Amino acid sequence: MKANLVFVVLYFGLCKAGENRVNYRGITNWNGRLQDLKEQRFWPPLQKESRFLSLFTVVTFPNGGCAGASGDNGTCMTARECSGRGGSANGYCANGFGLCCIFMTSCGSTTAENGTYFVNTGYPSSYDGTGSCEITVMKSHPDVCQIRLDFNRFTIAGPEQINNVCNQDQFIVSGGNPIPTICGLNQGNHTDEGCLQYYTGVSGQLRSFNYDPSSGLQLSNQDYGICIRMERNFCGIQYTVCTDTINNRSRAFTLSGNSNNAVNAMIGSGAGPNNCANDWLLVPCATNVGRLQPAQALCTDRICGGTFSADLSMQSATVLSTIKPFRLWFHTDNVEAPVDVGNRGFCLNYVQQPCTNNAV
Ligand SMILES: [Ca+2]
Repeated sequence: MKANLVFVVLYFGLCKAGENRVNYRGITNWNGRLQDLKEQRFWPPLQKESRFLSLFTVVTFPNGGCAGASGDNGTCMTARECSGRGGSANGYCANGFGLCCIFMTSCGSTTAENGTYFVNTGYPSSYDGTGSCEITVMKSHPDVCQIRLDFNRFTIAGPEQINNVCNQDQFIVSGGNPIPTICGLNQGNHTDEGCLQYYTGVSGQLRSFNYDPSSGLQLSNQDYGICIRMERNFCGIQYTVCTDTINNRSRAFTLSGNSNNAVNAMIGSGAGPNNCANDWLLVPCATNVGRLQPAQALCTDRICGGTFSADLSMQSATVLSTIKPFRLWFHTDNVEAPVDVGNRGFCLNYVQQPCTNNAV
């Protein structure tokens, strides 16, 4: 028995700068500036130019993003274009010259529209049954080289609880570079090709797929990059484990070991008991903030265990990396029990560090 609820938005990323424009025939002021229309009609300004007001001119506006009356995101276009492309008009945009066109599709559909919502059969009700629900995404433009999927609502069955493998419900992306199958709770998450998880902003929060401190299990068979865009004038990045308000002892970084007990941080790629040979988060040349010299010259890469630190420690630490671009790599194998039990994956807060900071 599975209760599925999938709600995904697609965004196309252009390789080159480009803008598609549409033409809209209407009545406007002589130079087509949309924002002046009402004033011109009711309060003609006194400039000489207004004498040459023509009755019919062409108004152009870009097919930009817009917020529909329902709160969903859409694309600004003409009524004819919206209905012709299979969308539904949902409020106005471009100062009333355009309609905010929403694209919502379900199982078995094909789309080439930026910002398409993909929902399960019967949405907003959950789907309870056996079957597959598929969408084919076509490039909206030859220059598109990346597709971003945002999981607005995403709750499907989680992994089995012995080896944390997604063997019931699965979310699969095919057709590009290999992307691991995911399952479970992923609301608010997203995927991008190359950097499967991509974050922007000076600070933010990173979570592994299906992370949930109360019940979400770390998924097996994962192998992907997590990128944070380096903001202007920032040269380093610090990571700290998220606050876990559910458990007495934080499970916000539990990658290996039996997380029903306290587990120290493990580091490095060796095969020893305190190394990370199976499941790990790679933080390039990671060091703990505040570590005394001369040890600061040494850094590690893989971090695992049940405590987040760049040293073998039972104490969580703030971990610094200055390798650019800012990219983590998360890897898990296909085995958990009996050594690894109840691991949640990770939730980390990040803060980029300005170049003027001596620490970076
Ligand atoms: Ca494992």
